[in-house]
Amino acid sequence: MTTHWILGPGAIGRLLAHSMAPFIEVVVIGRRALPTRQVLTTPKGESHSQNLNMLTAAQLTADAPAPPGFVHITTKAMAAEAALESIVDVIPPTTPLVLWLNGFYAQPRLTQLWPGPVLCATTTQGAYLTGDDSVVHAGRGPTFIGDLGNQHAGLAESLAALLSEAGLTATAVSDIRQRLWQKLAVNAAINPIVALNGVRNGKLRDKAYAGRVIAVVNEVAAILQQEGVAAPNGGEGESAWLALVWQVVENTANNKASMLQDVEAKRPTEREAILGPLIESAVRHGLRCEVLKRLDGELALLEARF
Ligand code: KPL
Repeated sequence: MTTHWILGPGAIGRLLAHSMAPFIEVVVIGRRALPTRQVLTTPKGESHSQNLNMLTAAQLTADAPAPPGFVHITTKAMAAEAALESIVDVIPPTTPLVLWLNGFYAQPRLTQLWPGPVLCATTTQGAYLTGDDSVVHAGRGPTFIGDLGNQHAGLAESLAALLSEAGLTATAVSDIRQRLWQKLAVNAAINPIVALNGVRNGKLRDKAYAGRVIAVVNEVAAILQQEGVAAPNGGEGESAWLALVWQVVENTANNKASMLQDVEAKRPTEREAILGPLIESAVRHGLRCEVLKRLDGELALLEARF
């Protein structure tokens, strides 16, 4: 049976592990030891517990394991390469990687560097950790899988089928670059504002925050147009981007966004991976990005106090 390794036992990593474990063999790899008995709270509030194969990278490499069929990288964007480095000696260089990373920095780099297939996945599933042994699946959203060179459609399709069977609806796509930028737009409009204000996603609909969300989307829509990224769902301009952002806010209203989880845990945030490519692109194209820069600055100040 194909084994799937999940590198990074964060919220998405554990959601994947809980969902796939009933169907295939799963190994979850982290930097520190975590309990084997793990609990998932579903969007309906039901608790399910199961034993997961939770290992540290050191334990795994000492075990000389059978090579995995897939390695899913579910770390923070800036930690992906170091995490891969920690297991690189025990996986064949032909192993397919699946990058579940925010932003658009690590994906092109790893696609170029890794000799085997590199799939990218983007999801708006909402999940957050509540402890070393518990994760809350707070809201559902679609997952898209593809590769930047469009050479591994068969792999993307088989993975999408497995994830869908596991209850995480996924689709193989041939435009993953567009989808990654679309996710970046959603993350830029949601994550910094909820992280700076310590609120769940649904709060963004309040008057106090909605204006700032709209201001971010206005800048992001112009940037993405220059990047050749189509507005979502066949729509046009800012209104299509705004509709997507409000849809995700609605679907994940009860979620604590990943950046808020980082701020609460006093960990570095993914501000560079998420806001960096947008700000860089705006500068390249001579577009306004004051709102994005201000958010980046406020996050940098907040992180400096950790
Ligand atoms: O991707 C997310 C995140 O938290 O990083 C969203 C979709 C905003 C859900 O919270």
